[in-house]
Amino acid sequence: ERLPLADGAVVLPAYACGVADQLLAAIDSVVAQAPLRRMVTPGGQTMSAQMSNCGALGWVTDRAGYRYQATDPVSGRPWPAMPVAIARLATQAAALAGFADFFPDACLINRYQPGARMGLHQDRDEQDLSQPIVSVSLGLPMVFQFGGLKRSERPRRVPLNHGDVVVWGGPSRLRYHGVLTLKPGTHPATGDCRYNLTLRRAGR
Ligand code: MD3
Ligand code: FE
Repeated sequence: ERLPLADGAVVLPAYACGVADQLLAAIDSVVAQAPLRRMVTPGGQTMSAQMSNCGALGWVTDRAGYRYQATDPVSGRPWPAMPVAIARLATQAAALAGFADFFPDACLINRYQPGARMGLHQDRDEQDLSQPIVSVSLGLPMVFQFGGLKRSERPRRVPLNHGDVVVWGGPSRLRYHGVLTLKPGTHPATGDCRYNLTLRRAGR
């Protein structure tokens, strides 16, 4: 099933359910090497979601700014390789949404516990904005905010559940988006949290 949200934005409901256990095992192996941590924004706020990365590049933020870098600032080592199960799912989902030959080099892992959220923002730290972004939701359900190209545009609320995959590209690539505060609950796959994998082509 393919649900168009807007031009260039497509929801693939439950698309990742069949491989969710593989994805969660892959996440466990990544975070064993590059532990989840709360990063600090350039403005000095500690983010409420915990983050880690895998792939050639990882997204980081600190007082110096937002950027992609090849090494984990905590360990100084390269980020763990991107597990094949994650990369393959992203390439396949992007193709279904009309974006052929999407080969992500960065996978940001976001872990939300109850009370965590992400405010409205744009993703614009990547070099080639013609490349889409693929996001995979695992575990507890949450409400995604899907805005316009201006922050002032009131966002739509889109509920996302375990296994849902969303592809954002074309005219939707620079839309403002965010995540409402996660409500407490328990999910058989993840327990008390939600994971989001955000797959991007960050470099060239
Ligand atoms: C819409 N993460 O890490 S993924 C992020 O659920 C981020 O963790 C959220 O936003 C999360 O930057 C949302 C969905 C997403 C990602 C990129 C987008 C939606 C997007 C880019 C443009 C429009
Ligand atoms: Fe984002």
